[in-house]
Amino acid sequence: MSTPQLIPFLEAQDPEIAQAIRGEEKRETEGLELIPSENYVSKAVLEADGSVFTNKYSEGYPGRRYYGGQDYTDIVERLAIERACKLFNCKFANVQPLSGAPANVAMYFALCKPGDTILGMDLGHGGHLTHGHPVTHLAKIFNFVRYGMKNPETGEIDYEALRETALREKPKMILAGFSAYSRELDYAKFVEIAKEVGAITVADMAHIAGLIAGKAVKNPFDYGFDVITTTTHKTLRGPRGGMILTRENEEYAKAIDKSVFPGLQGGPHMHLIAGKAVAFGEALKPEFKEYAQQILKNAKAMEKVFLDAGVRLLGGGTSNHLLLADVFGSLGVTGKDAQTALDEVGITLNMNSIADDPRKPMDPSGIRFGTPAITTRGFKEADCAKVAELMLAVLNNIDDAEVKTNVREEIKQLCVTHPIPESFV
Ligand code: DSN
Repeated sequence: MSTPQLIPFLEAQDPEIAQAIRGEEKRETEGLELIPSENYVSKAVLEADGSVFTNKYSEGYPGRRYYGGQDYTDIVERLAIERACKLFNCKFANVQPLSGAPANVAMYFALCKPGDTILGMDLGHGGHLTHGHPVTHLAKIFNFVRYGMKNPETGEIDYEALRETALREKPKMILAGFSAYSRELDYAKFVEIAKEVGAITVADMAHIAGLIAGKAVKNPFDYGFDVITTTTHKTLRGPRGGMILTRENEEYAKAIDKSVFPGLQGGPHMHLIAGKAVAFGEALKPEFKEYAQQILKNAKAMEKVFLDAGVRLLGGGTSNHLLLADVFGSLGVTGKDAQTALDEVGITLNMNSIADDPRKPMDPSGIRFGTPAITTRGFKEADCAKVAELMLAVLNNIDDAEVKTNVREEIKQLCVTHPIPESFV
């Protein structure tokens, strides 16, 4: 049983905030987290995040800071860098980005000039806003050209079209990566195309960093990618934050350091860097590989139940931690109604647009869900199949209060038998 966080000073001083923390603890304890980008950190990571490092300013990098008093910040940041490089098999790491979006912004400004062309995956096909969506500030500065899937049924990227676009547009950078895509990318193909046009290769692996660290999926660096950006939470199971890794090019690494600070950010959040170092230490343990493999097995177990029930999955299924289901096309339930109904029974996931979605983003055709957090809770394939069946029971009886009451009880039971762990080592 996960013990509640000790917050005696907060309870005495600010009961409203303390109560909200207790409420969130209860929500996380009694419900199932299926948002594929969320997870539970260990108490050790939580302690580092809540440590006195939150008091400290440390602009600069280890050994060359603009403020005094850096004996301990340097220890923490050096350890985070060393562990990150070991985990992802690369020479350089910048662990200061505050999250994934700032990591991408700093990376673009380090490696490209305003007006340069960047190829990135279309948001509607699974890419991320920061891969050049027109609503972002980035799209006003760089010339983003988007690519997509050849066939949403197989999830295969249209590499031939990507190559033709690259030959025509002569991009400075080709970006691979996604936030709602359930298949592996052909990294060798990306590198081959990039070499033909002299482009830098960057992978945004925010969603699958933990799977790469746990060697459950391919590492883009093994195929010659130059740079990787990522968040440190999600599958990697660290604190909220970002990171930029460079395989071996020192010039790129230096430009990235300058771009993060002083280019984009001020003082790094040293308490979160301490949390990152702790999480990377956990990911270097052999148990982390088992966790990463289990995430994939669990996603496959959910895939089978949905496919057997005739629900269309984008990409035809999953090769990673997430699934994207066309619930509107298959069950006549909108993504928003599905999200609301499942929330009521204690299953948290998110509505999501699907490729070529006929519906609007605020009430799309799809739902996106995944297995990282329930795998952390110790769910195995049979438990995940059960969760998928309970989801379908709700989606097929969206207005039936009795079904929902029964499912809510079953979810509560699963939560009792699978408490959130306190430690992973
Ligand atoms: N918000 C993250 C996700 O849920 O995928 C991406 O930034």
